[in-house]
Amino acid sequence: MFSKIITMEQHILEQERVYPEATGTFTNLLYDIALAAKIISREIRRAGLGNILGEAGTVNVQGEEQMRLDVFANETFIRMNSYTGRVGVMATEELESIVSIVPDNPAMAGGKYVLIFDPVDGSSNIAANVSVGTIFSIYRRKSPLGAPGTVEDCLQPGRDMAAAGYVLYGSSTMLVYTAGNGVHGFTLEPSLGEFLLSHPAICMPALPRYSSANVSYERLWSPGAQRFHRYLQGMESEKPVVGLSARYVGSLVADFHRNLLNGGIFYYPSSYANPVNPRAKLRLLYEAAPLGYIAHHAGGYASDGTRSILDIVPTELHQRTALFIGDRGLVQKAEGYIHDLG
Ligand code: P6P
Repeated sequence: MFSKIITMEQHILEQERVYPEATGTFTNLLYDIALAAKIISREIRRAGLGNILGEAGTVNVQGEEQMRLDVFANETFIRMNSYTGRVGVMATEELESIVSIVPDNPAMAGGKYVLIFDPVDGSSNIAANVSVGTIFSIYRRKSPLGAPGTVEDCLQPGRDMAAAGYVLYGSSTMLVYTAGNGVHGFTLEPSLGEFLLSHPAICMPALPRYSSANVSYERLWSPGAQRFHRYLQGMESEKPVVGLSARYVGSLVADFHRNLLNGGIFYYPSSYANPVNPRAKLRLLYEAAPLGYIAHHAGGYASDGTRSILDIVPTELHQRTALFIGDRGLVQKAEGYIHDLG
């Protein structure tokens, strides 16, 4: 039974053999993230029992009511990564500005990595016991290591990412990540407190099975997005290769994970309620870019409807984007409709 156990550490050390120049810093950073995930998972598992439920009485930079769990998870991520010397700057969906790490010891070079995260995506689902997730991405700093990290360190295109991952707090707690050499999934074994390799080398299936969208907003989408939606339902003259089932949890990590393993597409087009000022909902840095990087390394693709999400150079920490992510053929089909119809 124990002959097949591969821990995250063993797996990452195996991966490092592929990159001899890799240092242990990255491995330790992933471990710091995994520890934060375990702490958050413990609170989520008992959210109905502790006083972690409900609103914190504060509002985040997005203008959203912060759940107590958002605050707890955000503080956990910051605490677990502030004193290791591995991270020079952080950006979190929950705070307006960056968290710049100033080394206690001036002789210490500030951490060489940038950590960007959404501590609990979909937290409004917690009270209904619906799966939620943490999403993170890791970049290399561009600013000089001796000084604190900068906003520019955080505004890098997804294509320059060093790694991306998410934690899904579902029927089990899973951590899925890629450092550019395959996408790998680990499941938390509570009795050991370890993430064990359960899904090595995840590749999106060639045939998609699911489509995920909040169709109550369909009337607000652009003509191209509306026609793409009709296409998926087999209502256009051209039909999809296979009929898709609709699945929409309303928690991005859960919807993305299901489509990653089973094949499918998630899309959240911009709203043209105000045609002059279309509005997107999902965040580029905290949601679209990290999941787009994972999709890319699993054989999928992510677009804002006109270009790869990974090619977008962020100009603001909290900028939003339309998102079409998952099966490469379906995302490109959406781009085609939007190219032709707007
Ligand atoms: P809607 C959660 O707030 C989130 O950012 C994603 O996790 C999820 O996919 C989306 O918003 C749900 O949005 O408008 O369908 O409730």
